[in-house]
Amino acid sequence: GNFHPSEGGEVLKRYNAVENTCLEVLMSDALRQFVPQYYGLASRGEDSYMRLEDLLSGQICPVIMDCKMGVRTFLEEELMKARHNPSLRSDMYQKMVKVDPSAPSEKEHAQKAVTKQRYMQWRDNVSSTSTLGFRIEGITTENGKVLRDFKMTQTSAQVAEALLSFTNKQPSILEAYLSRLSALHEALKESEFFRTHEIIGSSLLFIHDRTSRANIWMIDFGKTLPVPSGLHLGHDIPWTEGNREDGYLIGLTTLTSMVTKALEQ
Ligand code: 4IP
Ligand code: MN
Repeated sequence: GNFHPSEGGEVLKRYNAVENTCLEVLMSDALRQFVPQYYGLASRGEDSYMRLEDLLSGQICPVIMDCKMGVRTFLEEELMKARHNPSLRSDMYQKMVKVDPSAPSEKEHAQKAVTKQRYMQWRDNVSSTSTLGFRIEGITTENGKVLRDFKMTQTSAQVAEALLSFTNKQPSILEAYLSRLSALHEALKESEFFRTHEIIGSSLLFIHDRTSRANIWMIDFGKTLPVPSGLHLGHDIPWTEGNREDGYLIGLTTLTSMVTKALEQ
């Protein structure tokens, strides 16, 4: 996998140049308090790892939700690749059929494969990514069970229901999340990193435990790329090919209003 066992409040995540560069920049950005501490590199055998703060350290039976942010989860360069040098993925065809046997076209069924672009776009469209600007990827319940069956969780009613069960409707937890979301919103306004990066495939990790402690972290920067200098992203406008917009703030705004609504129930 992507992680190597570690101790002392750290996790080791497999080295990725794009993510590593982001983490270095983030350590001196306005977003620093929303990102796990980055302690530099380590090697184990042949492999390089990034040393990161263990966000679960000290938590008692933590409950965790991973929300992948943005209105798309693929890079624009995947689109180019799909056009000029389409490589067929049978593993992605299999994943697609497992969720919805009727999703592939006749041609795709015949070749038992789809392009990565096709798969990623389909995932975005059948989940809440395209419409709400984020999707739930997984929830770990307090007994450690990992729920991953959210691929077709698409409508705001479905997402809201998952949010309610994740928080068990506990007002103190919902309030803590709400204040962390609004602090994140403020920090994003100040962040040079946010102005200058297209954030694709990154998640907000929600973690709470028995105590009413609840926190939200930005994680996964393997597809977060600097935009050409002079181009400043709004993060709140629709994506059209070439504008590099990720819709990060569309998702954050939806999430915030859903947590607000959950609190009013
Ligand atoms: C996965 O699909 C995720 O989209 C991964 O994105 C992506 O990795 C995988 O592409 C793709 O198979 P499921 O979540 O439906 O399984 P992320 O890393 O953001 O989770 P990339 O490489 O795009 O980062 P492949 O090409 O790694 O299989
Ligand atoms: Mn992720």
